[in-house]
Amino acid sequence: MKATATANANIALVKYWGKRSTDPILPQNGSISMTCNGMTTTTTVEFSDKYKEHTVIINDEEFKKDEKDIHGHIDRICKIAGINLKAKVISESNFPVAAGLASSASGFSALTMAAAKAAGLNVSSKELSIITRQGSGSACRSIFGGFVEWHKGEKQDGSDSYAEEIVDKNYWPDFRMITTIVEVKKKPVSSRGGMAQTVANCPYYEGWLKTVESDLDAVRTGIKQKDFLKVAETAEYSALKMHATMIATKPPIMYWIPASMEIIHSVRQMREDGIHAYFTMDAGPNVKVMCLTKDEKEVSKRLNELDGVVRTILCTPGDGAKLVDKHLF
Ligand code: 2P0
Repeated sequence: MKATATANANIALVKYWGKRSTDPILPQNGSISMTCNGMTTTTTVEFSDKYKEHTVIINDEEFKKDEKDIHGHIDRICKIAGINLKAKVISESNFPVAAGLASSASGFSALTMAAAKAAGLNVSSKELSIITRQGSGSACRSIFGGFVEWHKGEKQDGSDSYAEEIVDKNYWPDFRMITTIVEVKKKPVSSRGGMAQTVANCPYYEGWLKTVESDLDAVRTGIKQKDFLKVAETAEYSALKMHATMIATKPPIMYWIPASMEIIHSVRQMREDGIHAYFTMDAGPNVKVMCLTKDEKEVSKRLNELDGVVRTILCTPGDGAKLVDKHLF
C-alpha cells in the first residue's frame, strides 16, 4: 500500500479566480493552463495500520493543518477507496512552495495520484482530476500534460467539473514559460482567501466572469493553431483582469512588489524591441514570461539582468502526473 507519483506545476493562461462552491470545490469559471516541465513535486504515500495518524512531511518539514486540508484530502481518498487507514506522506518540490508558484497544484496532484494508487483505487485520469479538484482547484489541471482545460461544469456534485488535455506536451514544444523568482517568502494572502474575498467584495467581479468564455475560446483555438500572439496576448490580459479584480476588492489584495513591476516593464520594453514576450502573474509576486524558443535566450538574459530577479526557471510544456518506482522512503 505504498506508491510514489511525480507531478508538474501548471501556470494558467486563462485564470481560475473564484469559487461557486467551497464544498465540493467548484469554480466560477473555466481555465486553461500549461503544465510546466521543470517545476516538479514528488510524493510518496504509504497506508499502514502501523500509523496512528496521518503524517505529512513537505520539504523536510512536518505539515500542520491549514486551510489546504491535506489530511482531509487523504481521508477523502480513503473513503472513496473504502479503506480506513492512516498514511505517511513525504513530498519534495524542486521549486519554492507557497510563493504563487502553483506548488499546491503539483503537490495535490502528486498526492492524489500516489494516494489513490496506494489505496488500491483504479480510476481514469478524468476521475483522478475530479478527486484532485476537491483538494485544490488548480491541481486538477496538473493531472494532465501539455495544455489543459478545466471545464467549470454546471452540476453541484462536481461530476462535470474536471480537467482535460487540449494537446499533449509534444504538440507545441516551442512554447516557453520562464518563471522569475523574486522572493521566496510565504505570501501574505492565500489564493484561497483572496479569491473568496474577491467574489464577495469586488464590484467588478461580474465583469471578470463576462470575459472569460471568449478568452477560453481564443486560447484554446490559439493553442491548436500554435498562434503564439493570440495565446500570449489573451493570457496576459486574463492575468491583468484577474489582478484588477483583486486590487478592486476591500481590503485590496496586492501581490505586486517593485520587482514584479520591474519585470513587467522590462517585458513591455522587449516588445518595443521586437521580441515576442508576454507576462502572466498568479497569487504572488513572481512574474512568468511567455515566449517561443527563438527568443528564449534573449528573454532569459534580460530577465536575469534585472535587480529584483533572483533567478529564473525555464519551463517547456511538460508531462502530466505519473507514477514512478523510486519511493522517497
Ligand atoms: C490559477 N490560481 O488558475 C489561479 C490564478 C492563482 C491565480 O488557481 O482554493 O490553489 O485550492 O482551489 O487552486 C490558485 O488557487 O485554490 C489558483 P484552491 P488554488 O492557477
